[in-house]
Amino acid sequence: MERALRLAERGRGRTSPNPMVGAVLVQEGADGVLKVVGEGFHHRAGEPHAEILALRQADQRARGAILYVNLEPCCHAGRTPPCTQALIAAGVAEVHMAMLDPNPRVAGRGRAELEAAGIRTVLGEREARARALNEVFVHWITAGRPFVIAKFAASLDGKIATRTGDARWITGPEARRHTHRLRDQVDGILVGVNTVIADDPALTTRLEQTNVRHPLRIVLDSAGRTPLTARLLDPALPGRTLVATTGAIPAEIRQALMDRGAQVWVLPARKGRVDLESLLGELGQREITSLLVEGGGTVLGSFFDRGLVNKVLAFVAPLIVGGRDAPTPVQGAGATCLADAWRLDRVQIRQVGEDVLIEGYLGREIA
Ligand code: AOF
Ligand code: ZN
Repeated sequence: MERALRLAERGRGRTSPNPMVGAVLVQEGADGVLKVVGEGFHHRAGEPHAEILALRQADQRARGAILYVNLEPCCHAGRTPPCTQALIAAGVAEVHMAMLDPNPRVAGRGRAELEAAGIRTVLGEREARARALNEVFVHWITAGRPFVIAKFAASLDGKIATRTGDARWITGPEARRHTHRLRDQVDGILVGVNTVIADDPALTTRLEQTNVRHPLRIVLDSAGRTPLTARLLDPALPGRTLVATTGAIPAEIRQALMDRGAQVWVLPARKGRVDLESLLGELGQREITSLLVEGGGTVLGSFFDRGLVNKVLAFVAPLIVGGRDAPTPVQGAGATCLADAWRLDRVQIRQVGEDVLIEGYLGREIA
């Protein structure tokens, strides 16, 4: 199972909207020694599932073999045919799966189908690791909304810019490279229009490797204030840009944004702002399984106030900015008493260059 998990990991950032899956077929040789006869991992949606690649490699040696896979084999025809039927036809004797597939079209039925065909099944080895590996898929397929990662960088005294708005750069180059690696692995990246006006970010993925992914760039802009000259509207940029707005946007601005090549979604408003639940629902339907929210403070404040954050990535830089009026990363209404503050769960702390990265989950399950 360890080997299956490691294989699955090789698909990281490339399988969306599908999960990462690795499969290992093991056969007991005449000498009693267990031997891997086939293995594979899911590369990308539309391509074969991990089990199918392992079966192809094993060929005749799949008969009587034991399969280790980090997710229950599927029993439905999606973009590809069901794995259960292929496993049954190949004569696999036993299937070990780390977790059931939360996809409502599978959800235990894959396992039941294997059992009904006389295949022994074992569920739950390395289950916690398997769930963590596919946290994005599990959330998206069950909640129908993207897994939201709130990311910010602050100075030691909790500021994201000086009182005059100078924000370049709070963190060092290593932390900034980490952000680009993150962008390479998510389906969407979101900022508020104030960030677009103040920083004019391109929001593209800039890494040395060649096959980078550029997530869908989303601007939250309830009134249509995105400057038509903004870098993220440059039609020459790789990837797509979406402006999420409300009925308050003037028709001619909406048209001008579309003429720049942007998609414009007019969404329901909530207190004059884009209703975030509606936005997330629409994004989920369009197979945006993960969303990196990069700020600024107003936007992060709204996501936290609405309880829509799944995971937090906070960089803390060894820098004192000072100033009562210097902005902080999470604004909005915030908590009244500390008991209501968002406390992270499963916290991990590590050093990235000279900065510290604190990661954690928001305990309350918001699915
Ligand atoms: C598996 N093995 O390697 C993966 C599985 O559209 P399809 O045919 O690719 O099916 C996608 C669904 O299949 C996905 O939502 C999830 O339930 C499951 N993914 N299952 O047995 C795999 N990637
Ligand atoms: Zn499958």
